[in-house]
Amino acid sequence: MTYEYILIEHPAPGVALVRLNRPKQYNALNLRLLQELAHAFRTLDEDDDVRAIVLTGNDKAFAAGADIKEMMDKTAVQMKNAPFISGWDAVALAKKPVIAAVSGYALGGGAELAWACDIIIASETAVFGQPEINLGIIPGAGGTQRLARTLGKYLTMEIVLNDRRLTAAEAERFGLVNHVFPVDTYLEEAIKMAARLASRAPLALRFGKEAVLYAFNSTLDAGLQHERLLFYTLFCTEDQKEGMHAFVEKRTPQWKGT
Ligand code: DAK
Repeated sequence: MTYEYILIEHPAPGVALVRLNRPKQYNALNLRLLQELAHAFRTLDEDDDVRAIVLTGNDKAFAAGADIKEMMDKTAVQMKNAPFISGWDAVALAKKPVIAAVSGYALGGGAELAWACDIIIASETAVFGQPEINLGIIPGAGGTQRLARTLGKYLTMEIVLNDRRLTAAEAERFGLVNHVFPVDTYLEEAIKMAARLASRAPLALRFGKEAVLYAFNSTLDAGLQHERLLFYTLFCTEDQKEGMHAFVEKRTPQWKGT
């Protein structure tokens, strides 16, 4: 697939950088862009040379939401049948760690792309919001569910029902953002963090991510069982032996992902 609205770079060993690239429309997510995003994420997730992914926009906008002009006259059936949701799903379903590097507007479906990632690095200018209520709709790509699980009921209600926007500093204070950096360095910091992730044991990374995400879909008992199973399974891997022997031998482990 050739990409018109996204760019892929490899800024560090094991790191893929996916840039949303519709700058004149604040990276509004049209169907073509969402399909490209889905294709890119599925491809990168299967590529053994990629161990961590950074998703970003530009300094002014991560993404201002789904493309309103494209959606406005669609029927419910057209919305359901077109593969819009594949873009958000592919990000959320990636098995490798995904960092959102967010600057400027992250609104509506744009914010939901960030919520689908595993770690969020923001610039000081980032603004997060779910303004769908102004259009007579509600968030449809996970916003109500992921925000409620992170922020709780009351703040989420204000964001979803009354278009409360969060600054980067507020988002960090509420636990929605991992770190905030100046606009000049947020992307570099996100890439640095991704490079650090990419240097780690791939199977442990994958199982660690799976275990944390399981917490959002299960009871504590089921989650604890699942975590334990993944933990024991890692003792079948060469990387577990390598990691523990390297510690005892006081050397740097060489991960194989096996
Ligand atoms: N869609 C289309 N075009 C957009 C856009 C958007 N979301 N956001 C900005 N643009 C375009 C503007 O129309 C304008 O284009 P021209 O008029 O120059 O052709 C250009 O970008 C610059 O925008 P402004 O002139 O408005 O610039 P300002 O600096 O004054 O304002 C803004 C920037 C980002 C605050 C403003 O543009 C804005 O409020 N944008 C809309 C934000 C919004 O309402 N977002 C939510 C969209 S609804 C789904 C699940 C989820 C969704 C869809 C489907 N399924 C399950 C299938 C998600 C829905 C949404 O995200």
